[in-house]
Amino acid sequence: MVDIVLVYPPVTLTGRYGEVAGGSEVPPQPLIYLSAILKKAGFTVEIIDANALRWSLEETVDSIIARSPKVVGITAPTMLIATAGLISEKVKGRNKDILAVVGGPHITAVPEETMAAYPHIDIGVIGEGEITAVELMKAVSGSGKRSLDPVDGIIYRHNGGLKMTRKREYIKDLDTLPMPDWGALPDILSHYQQSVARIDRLPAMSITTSRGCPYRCTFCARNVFGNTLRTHSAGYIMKCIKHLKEKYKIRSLAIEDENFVVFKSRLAELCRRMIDEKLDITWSCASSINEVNPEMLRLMKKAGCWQISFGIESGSQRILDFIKKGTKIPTIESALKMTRRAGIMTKGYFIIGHLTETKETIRETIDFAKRISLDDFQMSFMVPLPGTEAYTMACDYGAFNNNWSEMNIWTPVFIPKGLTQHDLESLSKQAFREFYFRPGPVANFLKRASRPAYFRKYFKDGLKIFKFLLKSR
Ligand code: B12
Repeated sequence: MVDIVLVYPPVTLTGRYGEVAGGSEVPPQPLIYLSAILKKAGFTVEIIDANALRWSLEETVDSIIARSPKVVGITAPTMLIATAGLISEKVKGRNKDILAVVGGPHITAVPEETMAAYPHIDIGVIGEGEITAVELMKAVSGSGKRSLDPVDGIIYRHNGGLKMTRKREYIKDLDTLPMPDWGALPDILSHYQQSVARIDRLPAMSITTSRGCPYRCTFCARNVFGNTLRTHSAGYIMKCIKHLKEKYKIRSLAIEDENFVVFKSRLAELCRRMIDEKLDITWSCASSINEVNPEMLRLMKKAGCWQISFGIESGSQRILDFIKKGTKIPTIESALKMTRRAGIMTKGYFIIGHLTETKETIRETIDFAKRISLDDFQMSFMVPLPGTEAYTMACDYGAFNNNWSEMNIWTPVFIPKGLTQHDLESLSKQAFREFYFRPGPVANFLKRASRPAYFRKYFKDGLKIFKFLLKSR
């Protein structure tokens, strides 16, 4: 019997990554943070990462019931909210005393709609969840039911209706959070090896080091952390990396922050400490185009940075302005050039099917992606996610299939006026082909794949991408 079981729902790889799924898993960041703080507060916690364990829904529910927890806590982005609702239903069908709690970006964006759509979810956690989870467990544990009203940041069922408590304040100093509980996950080295597109050396691991982003792109669902910027200190991050190095012998890191480079002073300090302490870890991160400069890039390279991913989104200035990307085409070109000049590889994330997108702007985007200094390319479909500006505007700009379960960025749920689903699917595949079937990207791939230790993984993941590109549709 444990107090709370934290669950990452089962999801197929194609459900998550579409046909280019390279078979990679990332430790569920929310659950390892929650597990750490709940254990520190004295609760017994177990994590079931049904995705990494490749469990079915039935196996997941059986495993929850076997632990007969007080609470089952499920994390869900929009594409998995239906599965979270189903898990709640099946668990409560077998033991009605278990409280079903759901948290994450989806219920944070649309709490009332979600509680209405999934009647077996008892409590929704809105926004940042660590403090809320501890207060909630205290309120529902022990003898005698205590009111949930004092627990900020939740929505719960009350007298046949719904009650929302006060907004949960953000944690001011992230270093007050105990180190994420990687130890609560299934064997890290066998369940969480990332795709070759994201790591440089094996074994590898993912971490997040900050919360919030200053930008206001209209398609971005930043409902949980918003535009409030907070970071772990360089000291806290070094402690985490050393722990991962010692315990799991990791040699490469994928830093998953939305915008790692925006926190300049912390980044500089972290890089210097990595260099001075000869950490010998290579790492990749993501940045906004406007945030890089030659001096910082040189320091990042020296500290082990091998790749920076940029949210470029489109090659059309009109589209960039429409989605409030806050950057200019020439700035993109120079940021990528300076990144490469520093010896760091560049990856560009593009979106096809923006509101007001046309065949001409898609062509502009493909030509732009081939013209700029890019080593790696990813293009996904525009998904008007709940809680975004795009979600409220989508129906005025095209056909919007507002099906939450299909919102996995690999399915065109939104078709701009003047385009068809076939246009989007065939042009996105053409974009991948035109980008990758060139000497540069092919040489890049072969160079990285030629390292004996990684050949098998490159071959396996590469083959999958190659087949996807060759298939006509
Ligand atoms: C890192 C990251 C990833 C990583 C790892 C995700 C992971 N599971 O750990 C990878 C690359 C795998 C990934 C994949 C995808 N991602 Co992503 N990802 C992010 C990113 C940049 C940071 C998320 C993060 O780790 N934050 C740190 C943790 C601690 O915060 P958290 O997850 O929000 O959890 C906190 C609260 O939400 C809450 N909470 C969350 N779950 C629970 C559960 C309980 C019981 C409780 C009490 C509380 C609680 O408490 C936590 C601690 O405060 C966010 C951007 C953002 N602004 O959040 C996008 C984001 C979450 N991703 C998004 C999407 C769409 C996806 C994909 C679906 C894309 C796709 N391929 O189709 C996939 C699959 C989704 C998935 N989660 O598996 C969207 C989700 C929007 C939505 N409404 O669904 C976001 C918000 C990006 C965006 N700006 O639009 N992602």
